[in-house]
Amino acid sequence: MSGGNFELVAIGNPLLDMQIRNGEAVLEKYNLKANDAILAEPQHLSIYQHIVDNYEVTYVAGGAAQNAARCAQYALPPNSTAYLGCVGSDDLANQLRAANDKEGLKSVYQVDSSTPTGSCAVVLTGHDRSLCTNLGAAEKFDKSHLETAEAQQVIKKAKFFYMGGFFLTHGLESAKVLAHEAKARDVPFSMNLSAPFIPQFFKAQVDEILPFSDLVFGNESEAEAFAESHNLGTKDLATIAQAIADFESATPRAEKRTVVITHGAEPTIIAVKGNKETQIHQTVKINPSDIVDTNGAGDAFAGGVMAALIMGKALDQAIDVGHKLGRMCIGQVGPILKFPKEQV
Ligand code: 26A
Repeated sequence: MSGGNFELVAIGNPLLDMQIRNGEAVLEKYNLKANDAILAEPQHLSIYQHIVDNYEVTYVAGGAAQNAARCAQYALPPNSTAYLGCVGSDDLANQLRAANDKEGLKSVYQVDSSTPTGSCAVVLTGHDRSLCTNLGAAEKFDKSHLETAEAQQVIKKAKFFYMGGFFLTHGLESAKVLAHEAKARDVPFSMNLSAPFIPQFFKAQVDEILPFSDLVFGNESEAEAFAESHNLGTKDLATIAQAIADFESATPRAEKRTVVITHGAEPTIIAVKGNKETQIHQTVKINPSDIVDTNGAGDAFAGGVMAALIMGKALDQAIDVGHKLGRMCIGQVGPILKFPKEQV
């Protein structure tokens, strides 16, 4: 398999990121943690206007799964990726389309013209990023969109599916359609835990989709949140990664599940269902002066791993590609990669 035929189909929440630097006062005002991702609650809804009025805002295409798909496309031949999600009928949506077009990611958007496109306040403080999201049209995604000719065209051909865990706040039924399609055709379905609040507050949804998942991405805080909500009684990342790999429901599905847990500059942990021992994969240390911002680094990692797997590389090599793209993303403003393109 080498790419060029919409091998990767991703689904998630298309968001426009509104990024600011030196946001300490904003964290305090809205009671946000320095490194977290949350859904905006009523008390957060003024944050978007607040940062527009008081900070220099950089607008950049976001949405975790959309970032991962764009980054996968970066490493793949043209026309290898497509993305499903719901946007409004506004300028924000056009900006997202333009960013996807620039990278060659096919936007297969549902459009809800009565709701604005979702946005995410990205509050940077040092090397941390805090994400506060108003889903807007993203949560209006309806399963019926998967039946449209445009969606069917890519879904029926896909060789690899990817769901952002964030999508589980509202989209389990649509995700299951893709998971069933993957199982019916024996192609991988992959997911990302996305943020601690997903395994914490959307445990039932995670537990329903995990059995379908052949490849699961997460980071250390998401793994810890999974351990807590599943009463694993441990904070040891290798033990948690193995438990996610071995997770079974009444109807076991993915015969082989690989779990990849990143841990910032620490080695990445890999667990495979049924194996007794986890493996680690060293990262290349990044010089702190080369860090621009960490928004999207985990998405770029996941995109790189999937692109390499689609190109037929072994998991070990794929993780190297993931680390490389994660590093490249950290050197850019926002969840994007170097332009003009570098050979990956
Ligand atoms: C449901 N929530 C909270 C979200 C997100 C999200 N993407 C989908 N759903 N909250 C933040 N993001 C995106 O995560 C990227 C960094 O990994 C941001 O848009 C940001 O680009």
